[in-house]
Amino acid sequence: MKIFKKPSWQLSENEVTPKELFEKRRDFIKLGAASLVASSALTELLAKENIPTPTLNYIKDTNPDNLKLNTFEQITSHNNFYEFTTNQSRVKDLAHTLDTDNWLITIDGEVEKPLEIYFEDLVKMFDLEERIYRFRCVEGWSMVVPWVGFPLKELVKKVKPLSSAKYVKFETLYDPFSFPDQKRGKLGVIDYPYVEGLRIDEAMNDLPLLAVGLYGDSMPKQNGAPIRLIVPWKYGFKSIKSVVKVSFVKEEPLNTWQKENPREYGFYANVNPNVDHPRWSQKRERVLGSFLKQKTLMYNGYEKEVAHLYKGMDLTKYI
Ligand SMILES: Nc1nc2c(c(=O)[nH]1)N[C@H]1C(S)=C(S)[C@@H](COP(=O)(O)O)O[C@H]1N2
Ligand SMILES: [Mo]
Repeated sequence: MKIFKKPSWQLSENEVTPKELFEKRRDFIKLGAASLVASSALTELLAKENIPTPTLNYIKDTNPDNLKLNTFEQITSHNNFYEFTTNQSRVKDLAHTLDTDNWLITIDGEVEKPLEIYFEDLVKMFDLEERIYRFRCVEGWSMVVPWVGFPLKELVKKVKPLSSAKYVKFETLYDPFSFPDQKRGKLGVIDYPYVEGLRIDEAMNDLPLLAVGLYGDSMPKQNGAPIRLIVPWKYGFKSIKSVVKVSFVKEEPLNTWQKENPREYGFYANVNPNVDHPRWSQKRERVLGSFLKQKTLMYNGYEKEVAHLYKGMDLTKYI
């Protein structure tokens, strides 16, 4: 049996976290040709860890709050995507049926410049940036994700909303060939298409992102390929996946979870540890991969950026 000593850069899988690998890989890319040999070995290691090769061009987030990223594996293997299944660990195994070819996005309603455009062409209109955000599901789990996308407000500006546009409504693809639960028709778990909405001033805030990827690569299907909304100060269900339609409307849209269960869910869904869900406390959350729970932050830690939007509103009423 041949025994050889490992070179120092060749750490074993359990000696290094996926985030460290990700950063190491960046360093290798920066080093360039001189590190080709080492880098191919690292690529192999990355493949084993299922970490994607970064393919998107984007401005990096400096991560000023030093948020600890969840791993690619965690982010892509625990998903809520009812169009496939309510089983959170099974979504990743079913998501391959989502057909993202020729993805057409319609932007209409109360705007000067409505738009019907393929996903590829829409993305070319914007500079991509990374946004490392906390993400808090209403069910009490959370994660930190390095999304890549463009600010929703940049899209809003492009289509020039009329003064009559008070809300923005989003819709997920309706395609029973892509989504098994839509194929079940009336027996599906919820009514489709999935719908979400924001007030126009919420949509114009700096934080909401139209995300087209994560960890530097295009959006995994289970996370809402090819393009999804991310609203980091609201419960996860506002962050609608696989968006095909954005409509500027006069009235508050009836979002999916309010429609399904108005006693438990409203339009706003702002993360708020002081207002319990009718069936459980919202004071704490479990970060994917950790054993202990941590405190949930007001507006999920984005109070400084968004609290002004809700001044004077009774937060126990506008849930
Ligand atoms: N179309 C659609 N969008 C959706 C959902 C869904 O079932 N269908 N689930 C929501 C919920 S409840 C959460 S917590 C997040 C989960 O996103 P993730 O799977 O990327 O973690 O997606 C949201 N967007
Ligand atoms: Mo959720």
